Amino acid sequence: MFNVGITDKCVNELHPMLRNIVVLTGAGVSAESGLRTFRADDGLWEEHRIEDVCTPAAFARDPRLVHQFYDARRTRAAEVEPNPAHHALARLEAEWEGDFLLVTQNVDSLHERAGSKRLIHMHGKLDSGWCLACGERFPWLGSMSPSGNICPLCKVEGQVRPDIVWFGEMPYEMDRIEAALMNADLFVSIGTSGAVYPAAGFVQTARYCGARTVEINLEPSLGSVFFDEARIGPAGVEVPKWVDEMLQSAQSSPMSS
Ligand code: BJW
Repeated sequence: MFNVGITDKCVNELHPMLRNIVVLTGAGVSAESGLRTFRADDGLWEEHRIEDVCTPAAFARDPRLVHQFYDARRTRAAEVEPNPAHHALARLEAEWEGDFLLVTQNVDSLHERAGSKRLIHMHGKLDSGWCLACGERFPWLGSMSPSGNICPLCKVEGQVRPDIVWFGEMPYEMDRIEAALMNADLFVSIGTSGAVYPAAGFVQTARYCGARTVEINLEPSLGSVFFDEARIGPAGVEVPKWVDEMLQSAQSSPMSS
């Protein structure tokens, strides 16, 4: 019921010459590390209205509230550890011989802390600040709340905002992502609800350009009809299993000889 197309074959039976992989991750990949997702019953949007914390208008209206929201998340993200799904994706990147790109919608740094390098944070990063006075971006670890909000470069006070892509803003590195999607042989979406564009449309781009599409999630996402295969279960279990299968089948494929 969850799968469309050829569901119960392993990836390499279908693509013996599979080389280029694009992986998209969402909040679900960090859930087992202890970070809340957005749209679950106990998710972040239960306590906040999106329009109060996640738009440029909200920040202009009430910067203190927006800073409190991101300060709390920055603190929490620094307390948790990468889980087996993050580690498995870093292992796939290190051992895979073809092209690999990990695109995350997450603003935590759990992928890089697990060892991922070919990584795009399309919605920005909690540990980065963006000065609206001088336009520069820089690492930022502590609170951004008004008292300590001074740009380390231009020294202007009160103008540093979270380096996060809010609704209505352009996600980062879209050109690079689009190019990778068009070249992908395999597109894998992990732990994202498919509720937010443009990320929710990546599966259609990849599929249109000939990629096989796989989803790993606790439940089918909103775009589930666009996936050739669905692996339903927790990312911390399903991602390591999928990565093992990928690396094992690569060893026995012509690519590895
Ligand atoms: C597990 C699990 C476990 C749980 N194991 N799985 C009308 C129609 C279409 C589009 C629009 C529209 N009106 C406006 C738009 C555009 C808008 C948009 O999409 N709005 C929608 C609400 C409709 N998008 C934008 O404005 C974007 N910019 C834009 O479009 O610019 C123009 C443009 C045009 C063309 C090309 C390029 C650009 C910007 C979007 C910015 C999103 N920002 C946020 C917050 C900032 C980051 C932060 O604070 O953290 O990003 S919103 C929030 O949602 C966050 C996330 O990255 C994003 C996606 O959420 P995600 O990751 O999917 O989380 P959940 O909670 O939704 O789902 C979790 C999933 O995990 C679930 O499926 C669970 O089942 C699963 N799960 N535990 C495996 N253990």
